[in-house]
Amino acid sequence: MVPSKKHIESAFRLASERYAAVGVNVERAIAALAKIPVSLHCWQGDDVGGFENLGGGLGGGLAVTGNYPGKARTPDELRADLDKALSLIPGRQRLNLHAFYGEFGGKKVDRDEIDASHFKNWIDWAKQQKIGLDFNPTCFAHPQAADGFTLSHADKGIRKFWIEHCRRSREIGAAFGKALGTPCVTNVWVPDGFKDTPADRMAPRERLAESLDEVFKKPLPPKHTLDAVEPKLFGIGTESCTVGSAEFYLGYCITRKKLLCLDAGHFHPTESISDKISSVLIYLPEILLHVSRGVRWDSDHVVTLSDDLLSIGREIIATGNPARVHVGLDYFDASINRIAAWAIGTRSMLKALLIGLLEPAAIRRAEVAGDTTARLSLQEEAKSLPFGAVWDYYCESQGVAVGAAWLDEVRTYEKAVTGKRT
Ligand code: RNT
Ligand code: ZN
Repeated sequence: MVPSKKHIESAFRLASERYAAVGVNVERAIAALAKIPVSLHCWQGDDVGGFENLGGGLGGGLAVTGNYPGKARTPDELRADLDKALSLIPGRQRLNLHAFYGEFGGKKVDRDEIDASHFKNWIDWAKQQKIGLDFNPTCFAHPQAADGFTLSHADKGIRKFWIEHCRRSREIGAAFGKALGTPCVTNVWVPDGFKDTPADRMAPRERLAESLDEVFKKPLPPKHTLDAVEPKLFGIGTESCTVGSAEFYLGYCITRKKLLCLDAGHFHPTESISDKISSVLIYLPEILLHVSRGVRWDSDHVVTLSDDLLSIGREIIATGNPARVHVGLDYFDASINRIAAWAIGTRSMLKALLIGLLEPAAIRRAEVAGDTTARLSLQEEAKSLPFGAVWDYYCESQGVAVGAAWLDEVRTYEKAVTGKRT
């Protein structure tokens, strides 16, 4: 049953008092949360399909499993589904688009021909939603990426094609930023890598660095677009070596002043990106996160409020300036309702940030005092503080469904809209 407004508010009052007793100002935490947008990834809505008609399958080592009915088949359907998803999430978020979600009016527009005009409807939609847009060149699902290499390809012509695509993507990102008054994070991920042991790892890495330098040659105003690059440990079909490894891109970002994108599924399974946030922020002014949930591998499961996510949320806050960390989601699950998948993942991300914001300062003080016993005790006690009452109140005050009531809205929409798609 959905709690009444009265219950939500009295639970919030009691929770505020409980937090005040440990020195936490709940109102301040809520106000800070409202200022942290999470960039929803458009590709959860249609299983990384896109709206081109160029052939080529998904590729790039990406895999989406499941056949839940009702995926978006057109840009209008995808936008309608996003409207629904955003209405279930408190606060103002962003939308992260991939290049192959342009609208090409039935024409064959190849990746090296795209421009901002193909994204006009997306810009109009974002204006209407009052949200910012982020962007990604799509360097997969294309015949020119058929052998798994793009910017590091040994063939100059293929490299040139992808350089042009990425160049145009940055221009589109800048057009988004200009039109919407908030910088677009334009993130380059390429699938390039080797299934089996390469004889030469150096040459492809040299070519990747060279191609990226070409892509980023033209300076674009950071108030319009911010360049990010995304490393990866391995992918399906690139088990032995990925050209754009963590070390490759960390060095690239430090020397070229780019944002590093840390994807939660792109490291060894026991590594968490939470520990990497402060490490890379020593050298880079800003970074991008692709929050995801790998189950045994980079499986891109829907983000849930796991220990890993809690650590990511707290670290973003604990660094002292969350504005330096751009938070994006990256997962794709076709086995459940896709709008629910957006709502679950985004709400979980926001909860993790809220819990980080509600952390009692006494934990840090215990550490400063060298009292590790107190630090561990307080960390454990903090886990049972009533953050749920604060979260419910935040949802309610933002006019968003409280508790699992959002699922009823998804079901209603499913009956009327997505369930009718064939
Ligand atoms: C792939 C990367 C990349 C993609 C998206 C679709 O492993 O994580 O970010 O998931 O660009
Ligand atoms: Zn990613």
